[in-house]
Amino acid sequence: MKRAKLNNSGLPGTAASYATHFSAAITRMPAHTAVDGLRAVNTGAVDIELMAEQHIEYQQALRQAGAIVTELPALPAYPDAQFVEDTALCLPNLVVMMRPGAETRRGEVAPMREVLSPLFENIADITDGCIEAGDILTTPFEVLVGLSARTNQTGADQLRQILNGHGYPMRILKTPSDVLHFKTDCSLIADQCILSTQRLASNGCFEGYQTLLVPTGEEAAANMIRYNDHIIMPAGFPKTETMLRAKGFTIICVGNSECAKIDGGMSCLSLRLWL
Ligand code: CIR
Repeated sequence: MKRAKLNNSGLPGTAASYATHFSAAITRMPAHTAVDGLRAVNTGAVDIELMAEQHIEYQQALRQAGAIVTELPALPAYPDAQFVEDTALCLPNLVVMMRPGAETRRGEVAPMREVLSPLFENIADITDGCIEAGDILTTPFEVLVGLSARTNQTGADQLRQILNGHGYPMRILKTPSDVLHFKTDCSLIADQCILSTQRLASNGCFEGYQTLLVPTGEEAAANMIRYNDHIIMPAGFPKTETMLRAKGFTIICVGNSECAKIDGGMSCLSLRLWL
């Protein structure tokens, strides 16, 4: 597998790196127990049928963007298991299995390890502290990790040791308080361009990148995914959508009302890979 080409921007119309371009994706069917998924605030009952429909819409968006999608079966013992992103950090030649800070989610890692280990030459495990990959933003230049209620210094330090051993630089930052994951508030939308909330970007952590701010009132749109030449974003954020379209991005909107009730967004719902 090739490392990123560091000298292109990945803006619309240009070639881009491994941080924005993929060939495959892994998703997991939501279980009926997803109604009991972890949430910071109760914003209403989850409609499980609608969630399943939105999940299919999400997979279609990935396919439209060029992904070969592997759908794993639901894991009813783990209500949050559809948020596969949190279980593993996938890089071109390396996968690192996470150790979720949420104890109810730790059991999601072993089944995902079984799926990923045949696909990667190198597999490593976080064994100390905790870290969830929702707190990890990979850019072509570095891996950014936001400490949060789910990711601590010990877990981040172990990840840094693993990544540095494979030639990936890593920087430790802070997830804003009251925000679940670092990537709840930001997304890499082109190789040198990060979409972010004001509250996250204001600490200067994205210096050196072009930063686009999510319009006020649409902070929940900050979590989206760039997949090849498309951006997959949650439906219902017209100002953000208009801003990105005006910059030349090709957008696919996906309904996310049900996952949002249990604090899940676009990135959490897939692992994106190069196979
Ligand atoms: C949780 O609290 O762990 C889930 N209900 C939501 C996880 C969302 N994952 C993510 O932002 N990467």
